[in-house]
Amino acid sequence: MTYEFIQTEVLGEGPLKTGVIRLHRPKQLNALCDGLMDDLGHALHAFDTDDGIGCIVLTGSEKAFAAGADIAAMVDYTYMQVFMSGYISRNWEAMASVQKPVIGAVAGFALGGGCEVAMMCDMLIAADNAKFGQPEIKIGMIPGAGGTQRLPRTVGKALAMDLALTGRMIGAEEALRAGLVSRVVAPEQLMPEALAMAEQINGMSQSVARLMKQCVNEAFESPLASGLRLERRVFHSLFGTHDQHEGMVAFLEKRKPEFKHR
Ligand code: DAK
Repeated sequence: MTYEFIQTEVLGEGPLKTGVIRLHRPKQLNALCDGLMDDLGHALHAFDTDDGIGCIVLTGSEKAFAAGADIAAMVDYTYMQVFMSGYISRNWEAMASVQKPVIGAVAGFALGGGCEVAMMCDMLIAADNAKFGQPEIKIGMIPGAGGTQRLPRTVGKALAMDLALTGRMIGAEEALRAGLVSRVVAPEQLMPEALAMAEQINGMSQSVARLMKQCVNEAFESPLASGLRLERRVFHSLFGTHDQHEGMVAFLEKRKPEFKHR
């Protein structure tokens, strides 16, 4: 499948591969137009439903992960046009429905909708030139895809307010300290690091990886008591699986487990 605004490839050494999606609208710094979001949604769904794929890596260029939603496309819309058409809502939901782990590999600008798409990934690795921000206030807007909600949940209220109200950007090291990204590497190490992380996860039980992702995401959705109940229920249920028994037996026999993802 070839796309207009993204590039995809399948990489990896093991039985399960990594699906790589690269945002590719270079002249506009990967500004997120409707067509790009359609392409992204399609590719995410294709990799998510492909049994040969373990993890998905989402990345951009060295200069920009994505500089935000396409301002040129939005400039002349009226309230009723965006409201009645559900403007760019439909194709922004795709990331949230992906069951497999999604690793965001961010270099350069991740601003506005670009920062929001990054925050929809399950974890982020940043190149040391990465810049994150929600600069919508500078163009008379607020974030439209979770910036006012995911950012404070991730970095806390003070920094989220600071970024959203001033529109300033933070670099990779500050993003690391704030908990927005989990690793910072040199730009040339960004994809090798993301692919190595994906490869490591691809070697695990994929059913457990999916359940793990659901449980961690539940921490952002529900009160502690119900999150703990879900975790306990999933923990108990895994004793009905092949991979739990195999994983524990392999540990005791000092060998590598052979997971069957069931
Ligand atoms: N949209 C359209 N074009 C953009 C763009 C954007 N967001 N960002 C950059 N470009 C274009 C520039 O216009 C320029 O085009 P030409 O002039 O060459 O034709 C080209 O990319 C290169 O940009 P610059 O010349 O500005 O490059 P610099 O290195 O000087 O500056 C920059 C890079 C990233 C600091 C700067 O381009 C910039 O400030 N860009 C805008 C950042 C921004 O404000 N982003 C937030 C946009 S609002 C929703 C979901 C999400 C959203 C809304 C609704 N729903 C689900 C309902 C999100 C909204 C937003 O993201």
